[in-house]
Amino acid sequence: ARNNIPSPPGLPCVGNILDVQDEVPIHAIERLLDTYGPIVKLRIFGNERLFIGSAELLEELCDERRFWKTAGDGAASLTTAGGRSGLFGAKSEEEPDWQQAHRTLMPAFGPLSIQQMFGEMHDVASQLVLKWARLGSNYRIPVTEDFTRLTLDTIALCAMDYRFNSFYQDEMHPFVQAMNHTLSASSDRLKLGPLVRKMMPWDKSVEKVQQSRALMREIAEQLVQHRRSNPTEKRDLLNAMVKGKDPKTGELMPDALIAANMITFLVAGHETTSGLLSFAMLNLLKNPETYFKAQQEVDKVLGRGKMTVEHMKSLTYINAVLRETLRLTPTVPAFSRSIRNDNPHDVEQLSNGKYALRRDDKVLCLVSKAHRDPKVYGEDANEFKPERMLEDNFQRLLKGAWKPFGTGVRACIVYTSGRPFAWQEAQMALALLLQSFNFKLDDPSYQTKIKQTLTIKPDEFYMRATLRDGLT
Ligand code: MNH
Repeated sequence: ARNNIPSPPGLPCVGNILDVQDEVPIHAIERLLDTYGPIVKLRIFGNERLFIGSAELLEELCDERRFWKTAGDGAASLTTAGGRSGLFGAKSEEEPDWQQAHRTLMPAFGPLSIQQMFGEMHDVASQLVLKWARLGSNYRIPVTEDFTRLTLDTIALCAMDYRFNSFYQDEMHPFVQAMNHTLSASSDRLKLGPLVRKMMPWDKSVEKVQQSRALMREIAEQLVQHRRSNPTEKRDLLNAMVKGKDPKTGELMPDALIAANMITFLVAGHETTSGLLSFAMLNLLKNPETYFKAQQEVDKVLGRGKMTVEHMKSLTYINAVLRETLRLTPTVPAFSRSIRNDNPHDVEQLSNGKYALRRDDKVLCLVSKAHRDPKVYGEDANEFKPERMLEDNFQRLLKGAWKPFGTGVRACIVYTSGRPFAWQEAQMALALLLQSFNFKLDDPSYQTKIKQTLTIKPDEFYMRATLRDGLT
């Protein structure tokens, strides 16, 4: 069955490296899946990698009894500090660091704690409204950049009571610059240009990445020490880690483990949500009937009044807009699965024995492709139709057809049943913006262009905002 997995012919030594060359690496893999079917095997510098792109295979690989997450090296080194692993990059759920942080932090991301963060989330989003209002309709809004300021300031305020104040700065905070640097370096791993440059003796990129990582660690460690010497009663994530005891062992988290997870939250917590908001605005602007419906809902639910956390559950169309956006452009477009350590079978069958996986196989699941599976979504799978994500329709979907937050115990900590940090943030921000402004594309003929680092976001996307009547 192993040989049933198609594989494009490659070159000696480097294998299929040429097959994955694209400014947007996931696009290259999506094309291969179009050509070869729902599963392909590639060999890159001697390593074999499998890729899947159908909802059915994705659902099977999400079976937690047989498979689990395999963390890539990029993610792992991005989220370590002092030799400790942050949640996102932990090699496996067997790692004591992952288990301790997971058990200690889950309650802090619970629905009640998140609702208490609404005020701070609203505070930061109001700063964005003020900025766009003051700059006026002549301002060409760099959408992704301004949403990145929003989500970064939000996670830093909610996680550790720290204000980056990014809206008042052209230059991003040094932490952010260091983070962006390490993120783009880790996504260059498959690109030939940067790869070749790295092999040149005068190239300083490896050292620069190490410096950036060191800077991020240093800032995170300082933040932990600052909290230790200036204790507060605030119920933020930093306090949850500084004061929280592991419910199983009663242990406190050591400083290095706290720092590693602080970095994890800042990295995992801002690009993803800012990409979601950017694509959501873009989808609404490109599909005026959906824009109209979304604005109508906001006007009906909020009117001209101030939003509260109670309003969130009534914004059902906005909710569907966000779900449909993450279907078409999942900001984390892929995740990796393999046979569990504690699975006694060295070979696992897929699709009723049509294909077989071996113990050392790593399967990259192209969520972006499974989300457009015509078997699930029909011939209009590529179109933006929020209606298919209204609650009843959403509940009826095949589970493997919508996986933007990963799966199982290693799924996103802000999504696993009722931990809606990112959702609350995005829903509130989108509603507030539609309540405050009328938007239009800066360039009506803008064609969606994607930029991929660890996540995807629209590139060179600009819009204009005019304050709506009755607002000052
Ligand atoms: Mn998040 C894991 C997507 C927002 C913190 N996140 C994941 C995974 C996906 C993901 C996918 C699993 C990756 C994998 O299997 O390899 N996350 C998202 C998306 C958004 C998002 C699409 C927003 C939209 N994530 C956030 C925010 C935070 C966060 C906000 C922090 C405040 N995510 C995490 C952490 C993990 C994670 C922590 C790792 C969980 C674990 O392994 O235990």
